[in-house]
Amino acid sequence: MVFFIRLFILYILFGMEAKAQVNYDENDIPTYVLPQLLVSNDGTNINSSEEWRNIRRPEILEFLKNQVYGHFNDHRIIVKFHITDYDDGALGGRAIRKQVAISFANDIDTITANMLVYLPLSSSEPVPLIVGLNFFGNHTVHSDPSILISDSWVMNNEEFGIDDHVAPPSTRGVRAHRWPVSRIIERGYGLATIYYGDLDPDYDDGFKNGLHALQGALSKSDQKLNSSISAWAFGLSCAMDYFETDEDVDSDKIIVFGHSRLGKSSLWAGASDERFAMIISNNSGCGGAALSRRRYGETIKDINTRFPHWFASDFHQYNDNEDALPLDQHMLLATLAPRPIYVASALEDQWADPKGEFLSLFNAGPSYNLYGLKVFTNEMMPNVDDPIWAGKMAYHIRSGVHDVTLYDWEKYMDFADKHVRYSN
Ligand code: GTR
Repeated sequence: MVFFIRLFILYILFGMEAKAQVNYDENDIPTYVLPQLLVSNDGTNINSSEEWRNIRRPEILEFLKNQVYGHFNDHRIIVKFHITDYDDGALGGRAIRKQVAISFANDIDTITANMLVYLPLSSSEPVPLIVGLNFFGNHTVHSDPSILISDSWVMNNEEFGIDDHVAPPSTRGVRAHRWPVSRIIERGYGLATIYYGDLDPDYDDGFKNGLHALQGALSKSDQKLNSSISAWAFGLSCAMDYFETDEDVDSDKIIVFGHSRLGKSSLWAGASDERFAMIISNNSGCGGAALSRRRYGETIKDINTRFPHWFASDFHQYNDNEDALPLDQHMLLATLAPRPIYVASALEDQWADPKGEFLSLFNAGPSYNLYGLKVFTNEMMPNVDDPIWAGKMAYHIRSGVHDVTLYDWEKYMDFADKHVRYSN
């Protein structure tokens, strides 16, 4: 009952019109055939990890870039890092806090995004670290009063008292439940986060603000590749550039994490930047981990209509036309092989199609197989609150709603302990 009441509230919240024909019935999923993962564009069978790396993976990435996620053109932009805050007595003396101003400059303007970093104080060695973008500002992830408040545009939110697109000080810590900073530190991981609106404010303005403002005039074909997700993923890659300069951090052990639209971004960052050692997709749904062809919950048309700026402009041609896509989201996950990937869903987050998220991971298996890794052998959905691992792949479906919880984090770190922290 509670489940249906919540579904109903979601339905109201996200706009009745767009969702009038949402399918939540497995029986109404159209028959579909997933495009072949291990057959290249010219029909060649891909039989080895070398062929995968040299032929098929680049083909898939090229398609994802041109037709799905786009590409942030940074050729006029110089990125620099400046540590503006350092405190080795943070979080009650258990952590180092750093705030890093990441400046993006062309020959006229500069835009700054602040990255908040916490590192466990107890470690004498460089630490593995989890990096992810946040939705309402760095200061919302913890009540630590030293965290800088961004003056970038933020989404209005009644619950948080944001009504003029400015984050007030009263929003300190409002998203702390999604970011169990002390626990992450206690488990031996560093945590870094950037407010996604510092990179690109999340509304459709024709790519004039945020980092796009620094691009200058672009060719028609480069303009078509502009997208918010690619700008957010670019920001994550810049964070990675910083980690390579920070001796307190083990840059071979950086895990990229994201929830929902930012999970779509973490997947694309992980696919396009192989320096990320592990990738976490939390409830990323349509355009993230979920298979588009199932047309269960949010569809490509829904997402492109409500968020026309998230993807490359050519992605719109697949609205109500999923079968024309020469790939599906399992291919995005397949490009991550052989790195560890954790996909997580939530039972009451049917809009994100939990089963489609799992099936995507399942169908990414053959690329992991080429590296001699174990993969899931059963298409059956696992039990709720019962994570499953196979080789470098992990999945869970948690009870509850579209969110990030302590449960999710504990499971991610269990998996990361095995495949990143204690692996060479
Ligand atoms: C929803 C959107 C989803 C997901 C979510 C979020 O409105 O339809 O694809 O990205 O937002 O990011 O919270």
